[in-house]
Amino acid sequence: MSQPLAAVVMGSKSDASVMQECLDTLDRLGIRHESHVMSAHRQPEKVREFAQSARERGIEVIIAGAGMSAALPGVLASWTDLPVIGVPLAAGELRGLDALLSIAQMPPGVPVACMAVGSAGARNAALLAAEILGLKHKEIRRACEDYRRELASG
Ligand code: RP5
Repeated sequence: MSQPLAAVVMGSKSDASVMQECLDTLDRLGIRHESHVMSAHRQPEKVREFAQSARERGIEVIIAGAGMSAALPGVLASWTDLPVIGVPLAAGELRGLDALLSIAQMPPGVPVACMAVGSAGARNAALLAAEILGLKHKEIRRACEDYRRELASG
């Protein structure tokens, strides 16, 4: 079995149903991926170890979904220079506005690409990951082109 190219990380099991849209889209595009639940505030050491070993394990892009203060994408980005795509999730009283601002407002120097809140963002994270991977992997670029053609015909 070939190594995964994309890693999908979420801050809690409670994020899984929304992040399924991301996993389904990666499947649809034929992108090998792995997925993990790990919390930036409850398991900071696990997050560091994951991020620091990701590149050497063959991962080329990381997608991270989190709600509330949503530190996970930024913390991952602080430990790796792989591209990190953040998905803000509507987990708390502020319905995702908190996560959206947290992920979008990274200070200069450590970028995180911020998607829309919720399932739209989860799907777009997979599509952006595909476009990044498509720069190197021709079959993924072709899958992106097919996806766009289907969008246009629908
Ligand atoms: C974040 O806090 C998670 O990403 C989740 O969206 C939110 C709530 O987590 P749980 O209390 O449901 O584990 O860390």
